[in-house]
Amino acid sequence: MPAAARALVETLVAAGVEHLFTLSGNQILSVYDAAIGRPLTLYHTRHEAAAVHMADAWARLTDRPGVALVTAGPGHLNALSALYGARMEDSPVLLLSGASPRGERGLGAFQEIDQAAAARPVTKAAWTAEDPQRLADDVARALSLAQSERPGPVHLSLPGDLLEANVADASAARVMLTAPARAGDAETKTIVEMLAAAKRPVIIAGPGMARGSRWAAVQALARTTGVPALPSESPRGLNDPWLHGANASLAQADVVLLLGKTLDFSLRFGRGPAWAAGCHFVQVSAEPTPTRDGVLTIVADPLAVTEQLTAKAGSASTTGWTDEVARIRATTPPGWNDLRRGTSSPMHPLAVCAAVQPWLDRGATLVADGGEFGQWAQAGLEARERLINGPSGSIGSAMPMAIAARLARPTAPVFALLGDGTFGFHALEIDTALRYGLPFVAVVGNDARWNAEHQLQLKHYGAERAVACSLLPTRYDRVAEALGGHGEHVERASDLPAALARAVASGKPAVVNVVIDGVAAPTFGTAARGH
Ligand SMILES: Cc1ncc(C[n+]2csc(CCOP(=O)(O)OP(=O)(O)O)c2C)c(N)n1
Ligand SMILES: [Mg+2]
Repeated sequence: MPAAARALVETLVAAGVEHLFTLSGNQILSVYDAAIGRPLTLYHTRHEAAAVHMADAWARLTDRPGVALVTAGPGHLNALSALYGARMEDSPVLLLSGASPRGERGLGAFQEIDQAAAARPVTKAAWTAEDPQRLADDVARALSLAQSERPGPVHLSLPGDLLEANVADASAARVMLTAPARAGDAETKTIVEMLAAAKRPVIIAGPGMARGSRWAAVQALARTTGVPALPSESPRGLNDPWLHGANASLAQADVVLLLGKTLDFSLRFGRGPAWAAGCHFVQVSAEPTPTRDGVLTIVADPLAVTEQLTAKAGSASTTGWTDEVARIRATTPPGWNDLRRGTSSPMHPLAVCAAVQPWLDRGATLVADGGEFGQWAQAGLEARERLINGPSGSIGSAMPMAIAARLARPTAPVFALLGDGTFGFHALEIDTALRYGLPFVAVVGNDARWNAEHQLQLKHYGAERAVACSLLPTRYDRVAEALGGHGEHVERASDLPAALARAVASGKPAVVNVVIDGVAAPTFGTAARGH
């Protein structure tokens, strides 16, 4: 009789899951064994959080669930910080974690902790499989939950003995997606009328609505109604560096339609002075969300509602405003051209952006992390495919995400821009990239400090109280070389284009260590404490 682990593998395969991002451990080896010969490839990483970041990036880029498999106790706990990123990004990730055996529960089993309880705050649902005969159903339910309603991470703990138990039937269970909830006719009518009557309406799409086919649906609504649509994926929200001066336009809005986004911290909870007095908000969320005075809240699937509104809306009447918002969004401050062309050493982050942009224009994927250098990358680069660290405000995801980006878009080069501090989080994933032949170019903005926090210290405490934020001017390019990758060290802007070209041509994971000027991130309007 087959092991239950086989039913797990078959259910993943039947659901179209092709990749398992993983790191080994006692309790999950039966799954590795069951995957042999099946169309399910294991990508083993150097840290469990990296496996989850890869699953998250895969899910975001392909709109298909990303699955990570890690071991019990500490392996599971290592994975959780990355799950928070997926939760905040509305990214359909399934975290499967080995767990201590059922029969030893409560006896102090090896690596025994309440894993489902630990995962609950960063998932839509988390539970432990209890019956080997029903494992396939558990997996199918978890995959369904991750993709239904508000997409997001789901966790399933897998006791080692349960995975190894024999089952009569190891065939797959089918994943049934729940039908998206639509808004009522009266509700859509109200929204359409509010948008039509508004002078300066704006649509804001949350992270799940700001990518792939959902973003295309939002743009269709924007075209039909003439209401400008902006994505909201940055923890800096209204100060999202990619918006440039368009944050000032938001402050003038009189009606704001939030799709897959609520009035959270990043939107200053809808309070002044960030928003005009009397601005009307409509929030459409698939998840129940607290009602607020003066905020029309509709609990329904944001994509379904977007399509309903597009079908119902009349033609545009606010084109002048729409053009203005688009123009301001695309306009960068006057001094930026000089900074892009600058020849000073150490380099300004925008001079780095200037060398990367031509690659993005030719279709490369952009991955941008946080920190000050990450903010400059997000502000100064335009890319058709872009992954950023997202509303979690967490740093560290760029290296593993770059690998998954290459897997999702195998013919496009990948540029990951990250700070020197952030590089330390998952630097060893260069090894993973090399083992699987998934090259990318990490452009490390090296200012020898945790600059984002250093800048806050300067602002709030003064230079004499700026502590615990300096790093060494380390040659991170040599880390890449030591691991078998390609390294470039660049101090002058004029050397950067050729270094990037050599990094891509090497066909290896590459680190371009760029000595940069540790300047503060760009701000447009009110400065925010940030990430
Ligand atoms: C997981 C996590 N730890 C710490 C922070 C706080 N933090 C935000 S930016 C930053 C500094 C990043 O330094 P670096 O990568 O060198 O980029 P820089 O700001 O220097 O350009 C830190 C520590 C965070 N956002 N996430
Ligand atoms: Mg730094």
